[in-house]
Amino acid sequence: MTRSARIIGAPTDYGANRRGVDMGPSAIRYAGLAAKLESAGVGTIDDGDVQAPRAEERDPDVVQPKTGKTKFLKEIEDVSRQLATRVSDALNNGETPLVLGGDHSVAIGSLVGSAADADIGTIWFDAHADLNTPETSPSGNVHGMPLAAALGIGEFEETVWANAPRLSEENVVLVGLRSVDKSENQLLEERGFTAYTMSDIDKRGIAAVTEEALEIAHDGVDGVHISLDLDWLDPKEAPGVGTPVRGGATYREAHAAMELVANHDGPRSFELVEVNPTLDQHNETASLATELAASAFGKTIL
Ligand code: HAR
Ligand code: MN
Ligand code: MN
Ligand code: MN
Repeated sequence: MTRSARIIGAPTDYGANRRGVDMGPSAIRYAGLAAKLESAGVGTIDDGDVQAPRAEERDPDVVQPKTGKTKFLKEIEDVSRQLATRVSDALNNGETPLVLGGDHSVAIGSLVGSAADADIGTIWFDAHADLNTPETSPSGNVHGMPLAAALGIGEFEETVWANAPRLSEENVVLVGLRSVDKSENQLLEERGFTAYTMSDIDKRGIAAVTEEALEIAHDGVDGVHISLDLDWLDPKEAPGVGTPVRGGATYREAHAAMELVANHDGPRSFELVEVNPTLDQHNETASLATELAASAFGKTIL
């Protein structure tokens, strides 16, 4: 049976300091996402974008009891609910949701939707761990919190809309870490996640690390959500991101990882986040994002 991708845009920058990631969905579509998937034998349906009012029209500092420093939490809740519904509808239709961010806070909606009717794991390809909570966040930016939110860590335990009911931490694998806050590091040590740093990739190679990550994420679950933060890649390959960190994955490593994802059942759901066209050069980061999606959905050369 041929795979069908449902493209869902989430044009938000509520979760990030730097304006511009809200243009990610347009830039990724313009870079030829649908055509690249079609040429890889993947059917596409474009579901348009969820509704996300411009940040300027909103008050970022809504103070909510117990939520500490958290910007635009109400807006992020609204987007997450819309996105979760679209993602689970696509799955119920037999399609693979392909979410276009937007900042990484959109992953809350993707994970909640993907875990609505199934046990899932996730692989988080990212320079960052995204495990902050409102209490521990140094910035108040929710794009540094989506994994903690979906797992119901800290104050997120009571945040019903953010909890992905059937995502267990034993099936959460982070790949490519190189910028981790102290409190996140503590969680990584205490909890059941598996984390691979860039240094693990240096030592063991991308194929061994990704294969192990896939085994762990898939163990005992129905499918795996792949979250691809473009800042996982080295800024030389992917300059159009808001929080670049040197020493990331190369072009070839990223493709190799996505090809292994395709070969291991493919993604249950997939997302491309943190593309910032205002910081990009000739849309190359968006273009790279489309190529990586095609690889993850099974594109082969021969
Ligand atoms: N850990 C920092 C924070 O919480 C930085 C998060 C950086 N952003 C991302 N996430 N792009 O992957 O603010
Ligand atoms: Mn991230
Ligand atoms: Mn990141
Ligand atoms: Mn397996």
